[in-house]
Amino acid sequence: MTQIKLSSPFCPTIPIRVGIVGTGYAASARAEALKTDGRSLLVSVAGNTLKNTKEFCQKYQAQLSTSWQQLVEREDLDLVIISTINRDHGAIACAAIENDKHIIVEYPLSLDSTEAESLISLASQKNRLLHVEHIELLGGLHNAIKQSLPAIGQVFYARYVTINSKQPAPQKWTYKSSLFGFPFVGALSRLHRFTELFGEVDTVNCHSQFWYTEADLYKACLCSAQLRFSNGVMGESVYGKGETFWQSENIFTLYGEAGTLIFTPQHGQLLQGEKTQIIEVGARSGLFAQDTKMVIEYLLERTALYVTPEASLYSLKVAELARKSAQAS
Ligand code: NAP
Ligand code: BLA
Repeated sequence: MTQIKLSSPFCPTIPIRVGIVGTGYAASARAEALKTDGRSLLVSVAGNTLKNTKEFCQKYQAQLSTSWQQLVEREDLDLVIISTINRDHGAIACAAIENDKHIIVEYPLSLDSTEAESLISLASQKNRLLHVEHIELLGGLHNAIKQSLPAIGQVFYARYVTINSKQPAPQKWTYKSSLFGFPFVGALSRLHRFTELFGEVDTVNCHSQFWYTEADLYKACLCSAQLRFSNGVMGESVYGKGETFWQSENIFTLYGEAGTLIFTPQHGQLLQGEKTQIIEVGARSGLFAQDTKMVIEYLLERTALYVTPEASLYSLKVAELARKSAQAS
């Protein structure tokens, strides 16, 4: 493909040349999005197992990089998308920025908030984009909650429960503490939804339980965190997954002085006295495509993004406090 020179020093050529680290669900959604947008070109991919990486490269006509270290050093890339296991996000992000790449990283930016903070400074020093994806903010549930919130007046209590029953539990990275991180860190969107809605957190309490089958591999986990926000709201988040659960649950309930909102991924209800009003909830698909498009437009035209790395870092700090609280109890 021929490259067109642009006047922008931030991203000087079009199409934007992209490398992806990872070959799973998120990486595939990214590759699909890049393929359908003429302003971007997937050049190279680094994966984990050779078989999956070869298949991925063949499917998307990308060059195989034998490691993420090799990928980030390539001179023919403008943007690196980090869509692999959480443990490696920080190290890959650091190496990519050091090599003058813009980056998209799937949440969490790092398993360690101190490292996350220094990556944000590094990107700013280097004048590179560091975008931490938070697709939950683009989804139907979050947007329906935001739109309906004024209807219930002063919110005083919000509870979000996601329990994912898995029979049997998969023996994959999402059930390994060293690769996924503490559950509220790996599944950062749960707490990020709260900090996006209610702002600053004053106190965090958390309990957790893991059903280990071997060192570093569990068949189920359960975490429950209570948050007190500076604006007075009490928040509670419950995250569970695996074999010890016999039913899945996904419910976000918000209690306000003028009404209650109850959301499932399918629809919401506004309860006020005798009245119940049904609220539509939009799709949970197409979000990686939307995120990718917004980044392409940001790089080319500096249009606004929907989330800042600082906001992601803040929720990461809250998740870390949850981990410390759980470990102390
Ligand atoms: P996935 O489908 O399980 O893919 C995981 C990727 O990591 C694969 O390329 C896999 O390669 C590789 N991998 C697995 N074990 C590894 C190991 N021990 N060392 C190095 N690489 C390993 O996961 P995913 O859902 O795409 O998630 C990727 C990232 O996106 C995560 O950070 C996740 O938090 C984030 N995210 C995902 C979603 C979503 O909807 N899925 C939403 C928001 C954020 P092999 O298959 O070759 O082992
Ligand atoms: C989040 N989904 C995630 C994450 C992982 C998965 C690892 C990040 C960690 C977390 O927040 O829990 C993995 N999700 C899966 C897998 C399936 C799944 C393996 O649904 C198997 C079906 N993600 C998908 C699919 C959709 C999806 C098919 O893989 C929906 C069409 C959406 N996953 C989705 C969204 C999030 C997410 C929107 C953000 C979390 C949130 O909404 O809070």
